[in-house]
Parts: sequence; structure tokens; C-alpha cells
Amino acid sequence: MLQLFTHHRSVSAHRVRIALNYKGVSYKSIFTDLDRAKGDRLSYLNVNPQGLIPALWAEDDLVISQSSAILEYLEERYPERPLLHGDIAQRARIRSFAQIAIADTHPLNNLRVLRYLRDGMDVAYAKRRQWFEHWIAKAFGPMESILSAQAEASDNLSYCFSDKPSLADVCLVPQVSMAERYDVNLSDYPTLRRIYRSCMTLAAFQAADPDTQPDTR
Ligand SMILES: N[C@@H](CCC(=O)N[C@@H](CS)C(=O)NCC(=O)O)C(=O)O
Repeated sequence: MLQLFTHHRSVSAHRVRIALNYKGVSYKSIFTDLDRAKGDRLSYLNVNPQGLIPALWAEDDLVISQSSAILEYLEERYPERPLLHGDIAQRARIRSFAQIAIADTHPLNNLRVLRYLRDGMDVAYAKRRQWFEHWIAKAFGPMESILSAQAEASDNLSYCFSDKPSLADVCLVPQVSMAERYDVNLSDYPTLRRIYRSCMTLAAFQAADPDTQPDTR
């Protein structure tokens, strides 16, 4: 069985949990502490030398790190319920949108970045908060424009780019969930919130939510 090294608050692991659930793939969670000082974290470096979560133990001799690589592997290995669907143009739109979250947003507000601002550069809480909210706004503003235009052109789709969830929804939901957890004001992003709520009616998304993970408690 697949084994996922995960932590309930990890945005990147959250993406992978949604994809696994959506595709109906069974997996075992290996709860891994985000705190580098903890013992299990040190042994985790043997699994993923970067020490970042998630990693997927996919086959005997294959551990995959980097959520985008894991998502691509799952899409190729379990194509039955695709997360990349539609024609070539649609798939390109989905990939572009997903990269706003994966490449341009999450890396700037990752735990190690925020910790480095605090411990390596002595940046005070108010300025760290400003940093955090700045990069969320830089992502959510364009995401809202893209999805509201899409919704207008296609009669208020339930999900980002069609009437089925895609990789775009898989990447949007953890980002919105994290922003809500940190009490970011999301009133400027009605389309993102509407799509987030649609996704959260689905069992695959509910079962992947940070609050429903056994390591939350
Ligand atoms: N680009 C990586 C990012 C992985 C990542 O940064 N994971 C976070 C949790 S979401 C982590 O392990 N943080 C621990 C740390 O920053 O020390 C991916 O998409 O998998």
C-alpha cells in the first residue's frame, strides 16, 4: 500500500491527500512532525533529504518528494478519475493556475521561510504577518480574476475550470484553508470562497482537511 508522509497542517501534503482521496487510492498515513528538532524528523531525512513534507512511498524502490511530482505520478499511475481533464488548452489553464499556488505562493509563506524571518533576521511579528498577507494577496487577487472571468464565461461553474474538480481545485483548497486558519480577510475573493465551499461538499476534500486528520489532536 502507498505510504504518505504527512502532517495535518502541511499545505503541500493537503494537496496530495485530496488527490489520493479523489482518485480512490488507499494509502497509509505516516504522521511526520514539522519540527526539525524532533527525533522522527531526523530519521525522516533518510526518506526525504530535504526534510520537507510530503513524501510518497509509492513503490519498493521509489519515494517521491515534491507535491507536484507526486501529483503528476498519481495522475499517470491512476488515470481513471483524472484531475487533468478537458482539451489541451483547458489542461494548460489548469496547470498554470495550479502553479500560482505551488510555485509562487506556498514557497514564500512556508514554515522555514517564516522561521528564518523570525530567527535568522529578527523580523518582528507584525512585519512577518505583513509578509505573509502580502504574498497571499499577490496570489489570491489574480486567482480571483482568473476564476471570476471563467465563471462568468461558463455560467458559474462549481469548480475552478469545469463541473468536475481538477488539479486547480486540489491546489486552491489547501491555500484557502491555510489562509482561513490564519484569519486572513478573504472578503475580496468571493469566487475563491464559493469554489472552496463547493469543493468542501465532496467527501474527498472533507477527508483531506487538516481538521479531520488523526494527527490534529
Ligand atoms: N515544494 C515542496 C514544498 C514542501 C514543503 O515546504 N513542505 C512544508 C510543509 S507544507 C514543510 O515540510 N515545511 C517544514 C519546514 O519548512 O521546515 C512541495 O510542494 O512538496
